[in-house]
Amino acid sequence: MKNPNRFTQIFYCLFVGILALGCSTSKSVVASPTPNLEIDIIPKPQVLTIDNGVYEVPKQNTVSYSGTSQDAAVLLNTLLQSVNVSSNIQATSNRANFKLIQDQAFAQELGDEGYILDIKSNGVTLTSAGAAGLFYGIQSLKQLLPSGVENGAIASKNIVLPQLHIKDVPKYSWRGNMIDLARSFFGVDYLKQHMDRMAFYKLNRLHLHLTDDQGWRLELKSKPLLSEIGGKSAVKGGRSGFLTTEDYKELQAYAKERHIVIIPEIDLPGHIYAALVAYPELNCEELTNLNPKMATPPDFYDGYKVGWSKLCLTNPAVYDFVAEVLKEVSELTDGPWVHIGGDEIDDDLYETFVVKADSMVRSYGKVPIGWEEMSKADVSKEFISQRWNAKTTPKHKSKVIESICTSFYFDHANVTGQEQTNNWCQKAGVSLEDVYHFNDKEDEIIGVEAPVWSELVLTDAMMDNRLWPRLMAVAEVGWSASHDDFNDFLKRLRAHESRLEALNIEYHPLPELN
Ligand code: TNX
Repeated sequence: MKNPNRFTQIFYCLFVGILALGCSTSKSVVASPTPNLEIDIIPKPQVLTIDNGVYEVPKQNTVSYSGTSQDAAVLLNTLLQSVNVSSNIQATSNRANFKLIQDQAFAQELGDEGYILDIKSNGVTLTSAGAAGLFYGIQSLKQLLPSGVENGAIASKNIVLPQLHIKDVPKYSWRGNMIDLARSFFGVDYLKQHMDRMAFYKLNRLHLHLTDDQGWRLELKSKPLLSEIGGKSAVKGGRSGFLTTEDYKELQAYAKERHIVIIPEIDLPGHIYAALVAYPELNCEELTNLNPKMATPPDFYDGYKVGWSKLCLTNPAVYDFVAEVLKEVSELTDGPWVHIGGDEIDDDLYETFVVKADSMVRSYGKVPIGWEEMSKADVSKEFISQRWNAKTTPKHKSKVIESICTSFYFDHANVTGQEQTNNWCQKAGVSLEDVYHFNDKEDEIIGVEAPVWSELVLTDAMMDNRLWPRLMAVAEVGWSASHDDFNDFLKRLRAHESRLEALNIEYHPLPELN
C-alpha cells in the first residue's frame, strides 16, 4: 500500500459516513478519531434529529445567556473549561458560540424542565422556559462530550460535537429514588455524590426514609433525644449515625443547585421503635403497642421484622409529639412535600391517626405523601399515595407515585440469587428489564420512584450496586415518551459504562447485548 494514511482516511470516512462527517483528505480532519459522535443520551430525548456534519469546539469559547440564566452559564462555562478549551461568559453577546436562552414564551411548549438543543456548524444554542430546562439541556450536552468529562479526565485533544436538533420534555414530573437511612445510615458525602449522579440522568426527587425501628436519622431541635439516642442504633452489620439539622440544610442547598427536591419521610405511626426508646412515654402502659419478643426500651432493635411497633394511639400526648415533629420537619423542608409513612400497621385508630397527620402536614404548608395503605382512610384531596404492593383499595382517587415492588424495589436482587437481597415481592428479583418494562398505563401516576430499603444494604458499594444501572432505567421510564426498545436502551447503556466508571459508581455488571 503506497499511501496507508490516505487509506485509513477513506476507511474512516466510510465508517462514520452515516454522520456525514464532511470528510476531506486534509490531514486535520482525520487527526483524531471521534468516538463520542455516537449519540447515546440516557434518558432518550423525545425528538432527536441528526444533521450532517460536526461542530468542532474551538479553543476559545464564549457563553452568552439571557434573563436569569446566569447559573446555567456558569455551569456550561465550567463544563467547557473541563474539556481543555478556554471559555468566558458574556451576558448578551451576539457573537457567543454557546448561547443560552431562557424565555417564558416557551413555557407552554417546554414546561419548566424541557429544552431545545441545536448544534450547528457555527455553534450551540440551548433554549428553555425554566432554569431546570437549561440545566437538563446541559446534561444532554455533557453526554455528547467524550466520557471522562464526568470527572475532568478528558484525553481527546479535539472536542467534536455532532450537529443535531433535540427537543426534549419529560413525561413525568416525579423521577426519583428513595434511600433508607434508618436501617443503615448513609451520610452527607454519599448523598451529595449520589445527587451528582442523579442529576446527570435527569432524576429530580430524592426521598429519604429517615426513621424506623432500627434508627432515627434526623436531628430535631425540639426533640433532641430522637437523634441523640435513636441515632446510635442500626440494623445488624449496618452503620448508625444521623444528619444534623445543618447537614440537612446543606443537602437541600446542594439538591437545589441540581434541580432535585429532597422529600423527608418520618414513618408514622408504625416503624417507630427507635423513637420509643428515645421517648418511652410514647408507649402504652404495659407496652401493648409493641411485640416485646422483638425488643423493649431501653434496648435497641437490630433485626429485620416489620409491623411490630407503633405509637400508643390512645394516648393524647402522642398527638402533641407528632404535631411538634411534623411542624419542625415541615419548617426545615425546602420542597413542597413531607412523607408521613403509614405503612404496615394494624390498629383500630389507624385511619383516625392518618387523617390527623395528613391535616397537620397541610396546616404546616406542605403536601402530605404516604405509603398506599394511607389511602384507605379519608385523606385529603392533596394527599399523594405511594404505591408499593397494589393491595390497597383507596377511599378516594388521588395522585400516585409508582413504586410497585415488582418493578422498583431495588433491595431485591439484580439477578436471581444475588446475595444480601430480599425476594418477598418477586422471587427472581427485579431485573433491569423488569424496571424498563414497567407498565405505566394509569392516568393518576405523577411519576416513578425506586426505593432501596437498607436492611441488607450496608455499605456505599452495596448501595451503588442496588441503584445502578437500574436507576438509569427509572430515569428513562420517568423521562422518555416511550420505553419499548430494551435492546436500544442496552446499547446506549453499554456506551455509558465508561461514564459510570468516571463517576466512581460501583454498579452491578451490565447485562450482555443479545
Ligand atoms: C416493606 S414497603 C417495607 C419496609 C421494608 C421492606 C423490605 C414498605 C412501605 N415497607 O419497611 O424495609 O419491605 O423489602
